[in-house]
Amino acid sequence: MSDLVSVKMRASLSGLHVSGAEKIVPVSSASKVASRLVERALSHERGTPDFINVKIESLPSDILRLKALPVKTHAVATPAEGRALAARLLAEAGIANADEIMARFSETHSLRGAMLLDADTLERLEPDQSRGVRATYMDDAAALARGTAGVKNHYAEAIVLATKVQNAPNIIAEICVSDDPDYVTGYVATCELGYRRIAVLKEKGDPNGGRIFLYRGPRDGVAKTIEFLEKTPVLVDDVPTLSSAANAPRRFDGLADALDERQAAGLSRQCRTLEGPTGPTAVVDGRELVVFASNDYLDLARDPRVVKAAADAAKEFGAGSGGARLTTGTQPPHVRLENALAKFKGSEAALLYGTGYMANVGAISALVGKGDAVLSDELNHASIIDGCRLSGADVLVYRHGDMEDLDRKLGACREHRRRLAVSDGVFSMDGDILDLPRFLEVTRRHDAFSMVDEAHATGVVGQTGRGLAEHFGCSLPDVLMGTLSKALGAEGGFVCGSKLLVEYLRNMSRPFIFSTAPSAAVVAAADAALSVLEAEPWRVERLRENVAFFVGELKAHGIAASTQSAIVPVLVGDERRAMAVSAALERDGILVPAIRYPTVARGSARLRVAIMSAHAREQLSRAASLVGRELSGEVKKFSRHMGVDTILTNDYQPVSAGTGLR
Ligand code: WAQ
Ligand code: MG
Repeated sequence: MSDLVSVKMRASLSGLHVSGAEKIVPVSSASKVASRLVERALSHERGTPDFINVKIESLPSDILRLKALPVKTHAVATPAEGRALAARLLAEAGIANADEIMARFSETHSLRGAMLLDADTLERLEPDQSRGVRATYMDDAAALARGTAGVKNHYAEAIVLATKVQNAPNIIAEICVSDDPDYVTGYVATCELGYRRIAVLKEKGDPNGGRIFLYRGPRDGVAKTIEFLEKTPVLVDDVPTLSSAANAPRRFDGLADALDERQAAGLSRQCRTLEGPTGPTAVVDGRELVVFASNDYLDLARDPRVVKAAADAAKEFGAGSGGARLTTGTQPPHVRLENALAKFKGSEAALLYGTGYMANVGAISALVGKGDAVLSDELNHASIIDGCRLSGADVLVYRHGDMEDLDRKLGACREHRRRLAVSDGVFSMDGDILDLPRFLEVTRRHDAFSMVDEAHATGVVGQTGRGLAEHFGCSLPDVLMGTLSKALGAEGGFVCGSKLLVEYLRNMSRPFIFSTAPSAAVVAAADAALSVLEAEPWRVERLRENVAFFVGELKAHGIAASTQSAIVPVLVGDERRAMAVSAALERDGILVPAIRYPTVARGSARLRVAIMSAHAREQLSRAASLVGRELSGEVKKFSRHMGVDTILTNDYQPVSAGTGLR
């Protein structure tokens, strides 16, 4: 053997291709790389293969080295724009019948390889037209030098392939559309234009793709071209990483690597655009979806009374507030809403913040600092965690919902100047609630401040949506934080508490002091929503019924789930699998996000179903049956594996059963 080998793996299930990969590596790492590829195939999201073939071949020592095509990305919004751009690029490369060539993608869907097309006569030149021509024996030279087989990366693999193809004799261009239903980016490549990524070249959800290699030359040259594509090994130098590909300067390389790593782990994220007003349905990428992801639990964001209040306030008070609250930013709507919130929650006073994040960061960092201790539930929201970190206090994390652990840890902080215990009221990724009576008992015994975040509890928990104190029939925590952006349909955060506490925060809380006041429009909208909520408690009741109905339907489809709020978590475990299930649901018209690290712990990815009062029974039962279809086998497996039966097999506990003081 020479010192380099080609390692190829392909896996199939019931005769259908599941995954494949090839690497060029030193013979010394051949077995390690082979086993890594096998592991990858065995955990593939398309299913566990029943056949895996691994081939290891020695390569000649004088491997051809090629320089990667330069990359340029074209941002287009729709597949039609993308296809028009592809045709324009081909025309630019001197290819006359670009539109007819693009139309030939209707014939590529069943091919494992590429269609080899005469660029001028449009005749197919592959000897086996059911398979096409496959480019193989190629890899990224840098991956070889790093001594790793690299991670799966559509992008780098496509550049390696395109570079080899453009160096084949008589090939003048290539067009590629991925066959991955979720990967809509494709490209056109030629020697002169380089690798032109086209951001959108097909509809999301479309499983059809393919490659067309365009040939210009004599017929007796075809064999040589295919010989080069299928047999000649090449290593490609200077393959760019994803984000540095957009011609970013070198100092951005570290950012690109971090993004690539996220992407390879199935953790990269993007913003989706939802057309139309917030509500139980939305148009996303041109398709109407039923939304099970919104915090607008009571359907108030689009309520005509709420929207009118915002519009009227904008007319009366202007679009922006013009200053911070302590300078020129306090207007009558701000004062009115603070009073209304205090009354609604039953506290002496309230203070508005621009967002819930700011309210948490602002309250915690004002209350505790160096020499103090803050005790935080391990599943608290990121804004609480960030507040703890920013405060400079000693942070002690106690086990989720474990009041004995909290008690012990408070006991260990007697020497600290101040102690603050902070907990989510509704845990936003698990849907369970804090045992407020016990939390208050423990914190008072230690003379510690108690703080509860009612972002997801306001409008949801308690008979009339007033929160945990109403649900348990107990008193309020010292610091009651909430948001206007969820059940209240607007945006912003607030803190309720005693007059003393609120006066203190107004003077000491930096996010309050150093931010422009929220606009009168958004404040008036929240105020109107609060009035609707108080006048129409049936909304809270309907939400509760919908949650109970949905959990019951899930159960009927083999999925045990529980919640004490409007958030129903369905555990999946693996990040990529959760993404795949979410994508499958979306193909069936249901928007349910997969929640992954860093929002939840690694390996505990889940679907997070958010229920609204406005969901129809039919929408709820269809969603439950689709989740059941995707997951009924796996969830059971996962719960056994992780020992999380408590989350998965508890029966639903009604939100407002009125358990009373304990
Ligand atoms: N040789 C020839 N054709 C191939 C090969 C090969 N080695 N591998 C795949 N094909 C054909 C086959 O018909 C597939 O259906 C089609 O190409 C698409 O393959 O962000 O993922 O592996 O810049 O789905 C391009 C954009 C992604 C990357 C390409 O292709 C970016 C991709 P896929
Ligand atoms: Mg593919």
